[in-house]
Amino acid sequence: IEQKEQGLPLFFGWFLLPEEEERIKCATMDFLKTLDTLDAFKQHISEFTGEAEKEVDLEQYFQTTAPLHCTTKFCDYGKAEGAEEYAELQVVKDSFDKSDEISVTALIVTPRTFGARVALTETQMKLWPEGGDKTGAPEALLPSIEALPAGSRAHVTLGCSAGVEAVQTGIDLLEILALQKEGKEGTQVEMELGTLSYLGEGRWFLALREAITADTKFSSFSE
Ligand code: 2AM
Repeated sequence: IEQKEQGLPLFFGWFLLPEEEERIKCATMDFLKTLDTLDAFKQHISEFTGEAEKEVDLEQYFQTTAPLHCTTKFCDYGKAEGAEEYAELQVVKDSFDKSDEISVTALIVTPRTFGARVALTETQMKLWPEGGDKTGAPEALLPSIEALPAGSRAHVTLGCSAGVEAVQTGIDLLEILALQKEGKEGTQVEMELGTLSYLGEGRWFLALREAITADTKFSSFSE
């Protein structure tokens, strides 16, 4: 039993190669720098600061988490449901340590998280676990998640505000996608990188004009 437990990691996912990590960090930090200077953002600043007149430096506001990755399966060293079954999948074994390219199609910013939406290819979907969109999500969001295509949650957490756990990024992303599906468009602002939408309650979504791709390696992580 002990060996089995030792064998299961905290999570599996696609890990950005070190040079790619730097490139993505720079590009996304540039976006944050621009975002907090926009009038549209300043109008809703209190959702980040709790006060209307206060300024916020988003680069400081989000603590970056390393290493940058797109989680496929959170195993929690075997404590998470389906962890062992996932690790045993042939596709997981065959893909392990292999290079792959991920495609980032949007960025999200909320008072809790900063993240990059990842569009999974059909091949990458084979590594997306059964029920992977729902894990750790609040009960109230489950019906909306079911209505979204599988893999909608795929993302890279770029940063979290103080006291927030990384798992929140996927939940924030799903919430935004559910609102968009309901037809909520929100205020739109054209930026160099793409179209920025405000979805209320401090939720911002930037649909990238051109996807940002990054080279990764499929692997696992244990602390
Ligand atoms: P993330 O995928 O949103 O970044 C270690 O905590 C990693 O596993 C983080 O990358 C984190 O979030 C992810 N994670 C933590 N708990 C999770 C859960 N219940 N479901 C899915 N992913 C989780």
